[in-house]
Amino acid sequence: MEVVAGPFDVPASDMQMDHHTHDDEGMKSPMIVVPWPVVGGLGGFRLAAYDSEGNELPRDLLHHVIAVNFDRRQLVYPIPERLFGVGTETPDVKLPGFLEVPLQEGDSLGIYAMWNNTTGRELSDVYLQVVLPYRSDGKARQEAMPIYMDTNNNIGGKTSFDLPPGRSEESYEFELPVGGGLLAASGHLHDYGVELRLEDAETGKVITKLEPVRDDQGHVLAMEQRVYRRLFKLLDARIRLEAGKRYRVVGVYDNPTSDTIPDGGMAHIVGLFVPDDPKAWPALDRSSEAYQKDVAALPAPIGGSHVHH
Ligand SMILES: [Cu+2]
Repeated sequence: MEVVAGPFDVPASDMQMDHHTHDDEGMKSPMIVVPWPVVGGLGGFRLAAYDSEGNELPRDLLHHVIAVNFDRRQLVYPIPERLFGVGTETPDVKLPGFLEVPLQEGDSLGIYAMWNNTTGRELSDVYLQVVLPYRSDGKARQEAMPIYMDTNNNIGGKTSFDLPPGRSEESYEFELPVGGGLLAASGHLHDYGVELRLEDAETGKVITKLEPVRDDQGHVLAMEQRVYRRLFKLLDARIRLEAGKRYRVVGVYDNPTSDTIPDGGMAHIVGLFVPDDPKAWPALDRSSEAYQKDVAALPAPIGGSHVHH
């Protein structure tokens, strides 16, 4: 499936976007709402921005592109799934052929971009292209769901936090309602990010750790991506996560300046999770306060009325 949306006028960002808070409304596109058009799961995603002549614009114009699945709950939080959330540091993703993210025909997806226009002038007539490959051959595949684990997930509010000078940590503890295996993980950190960790909250044991690629000033250029592979099916290297056990997600920063950077940090791990029992996946409660708050904070939808309020 390909979604092309636009034209959008994209104002110049102020040059302090390093310290963005992700909730500057002027920098967000509206939410493009589309029903999943096929019988078959999702096989990855590819993103690009173009000008009105069809010339591709620099990828870093897209600070974030988020796809919300209004028809499945997140595993950790009682709010709609983020099918993917792609930052400048995230490359396009093509899942291996044996894997898919299951979607049902008609599932309501909402896609929006947050811009980061560092050209110093407003760009007009910008088009956003989102390509979502799907599995249409009817073959049985391993089904994996996105999992999102944030150190500061204020539902409906900002997930950024202040960075004091020196080394600091932000963390959050949670339990999963369904056990399963973590197949792959990556994440998101801002500049001066040092690492992301997933820990057993009872023992403090580090389950997995992800490090950013940084330049010598501490700017985050990319995040490590880990795939916990099966080796010739002899070794199942997936990370087991148990239902009802306490886990902790930790983001570590080292701010080299002598000042606190307001809203300078964000830290979350995203991954692909294979539930032991997909039927036990918790249902989305659209009447819950968390759901209402989350949906109310999303950009206004265009292109349809498939968002369930
Ligand atoms: Cu961020």
